Amino acid sequence: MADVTAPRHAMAASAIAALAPRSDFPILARQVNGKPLVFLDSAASSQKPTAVLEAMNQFATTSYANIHRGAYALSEEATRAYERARKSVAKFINARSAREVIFTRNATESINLVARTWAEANLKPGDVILATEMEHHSNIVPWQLAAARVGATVAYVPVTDSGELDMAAYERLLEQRQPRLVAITQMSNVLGTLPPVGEIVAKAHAAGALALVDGAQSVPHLPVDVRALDCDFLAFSGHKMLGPSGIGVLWARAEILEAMPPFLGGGDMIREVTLEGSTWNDLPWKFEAGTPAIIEAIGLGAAVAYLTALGMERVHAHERALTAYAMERLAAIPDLTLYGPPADRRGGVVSFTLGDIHAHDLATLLDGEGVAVRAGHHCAQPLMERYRIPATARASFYVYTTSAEIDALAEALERARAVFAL
Ligand code: C6P
Repeated sequence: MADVTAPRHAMAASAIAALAPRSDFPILARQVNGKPLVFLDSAASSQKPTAVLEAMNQFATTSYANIHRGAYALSEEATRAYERARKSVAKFINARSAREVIFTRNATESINLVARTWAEANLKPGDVILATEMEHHSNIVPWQLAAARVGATVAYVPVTDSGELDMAAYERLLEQRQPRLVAITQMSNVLGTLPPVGEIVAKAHAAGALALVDGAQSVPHLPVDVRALDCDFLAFSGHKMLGPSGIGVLWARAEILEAMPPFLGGGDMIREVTLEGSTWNDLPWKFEAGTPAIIEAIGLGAAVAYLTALGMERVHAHERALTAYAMERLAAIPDLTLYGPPADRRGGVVSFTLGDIHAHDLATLLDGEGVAVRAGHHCAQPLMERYRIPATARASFYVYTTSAEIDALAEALERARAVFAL
């Protein structure tokens, strides 16, 4: 087991230290199975710094009340804090206005919101939604459901053997199928691929389609600017970006949101209700029915402040260095197969298989050494099918990851080879 505070491998001569102070993440100091925790599963859900936990605790301890309802000081204070968090998120993604930021439960709910409202109101039988083979199920299944409801179809841009989007095929599909919507991830959660989303959006628009970007893996790790991207919808989750679970974001252009019917009905999303019918609240509240995740929104606001202080360019550069190191280190292990593009064209996830060891067995063995990686199909079964593999193991990195942790992974994998007699 590697000492995660000191590099032990020759290739880590210039060790990569954590970008954020590891002491901000007390959980990283714990032991698992009697070994120091090496947490390499941030793509599934990140750890949270004390600044986020304390912001939530402080708010709950001193300022909590339901929002938008009470004409008393505490409720007004809570409302201001909640709306401040929305403004922070809007600034973080360079939205024109906080009116364009809808709080949801997670990226999955954000995409479903678009599929239930925009898609059902705008698509007709025979229309096409274009996704890709590298999408997470959250950016496939809502479209399949919407397509079934309106009589549309879902087509998919293929992925190349090296794990990149086949851009020639994309252009052909745009021309031949004339999709109404292009739904694309900004970063594959399995391959780490960073498709050229700006170009994809521009081509979608030129072909008359709207573009939805799944930012679940990109917003936590790269600078994302919705105006520069020029997309129409962006979905992401708080829990992958140092914030709590239970809060996510749908950003969309105000004029599109204005024209969309509401998603869920209930309190707060209405202007007036009579027994005959109802009218809708202004943006963004039209899409936020019922009491929202108030404390979690405060946590997301604190997470955004923490990431902003670190600087998203630096976050990306840190993960790029770790990914290059991890790919070099893992490629040197006999019988190990890496999936996806080279390190300079991907974000901080590395998927691999080791000989014929099933990924779940491998992850269990690594867990015995304190190393937490995800194993399985990563909610991307069509991608597994594309590469004809049942599953991969996946290591993913974040602001607190060090190269010594990657050494710990590599050393544990070497021991796994011996255990499985490879
Ligand atoms: N991927 C992973 O381990 P939710 O669950 O709604 O917060 O995020 C869904 C989602 C959507 N798109 C992409 C690209 C994703 O990676 C995810 C979540 C996790 O890869 C959990 S399956």
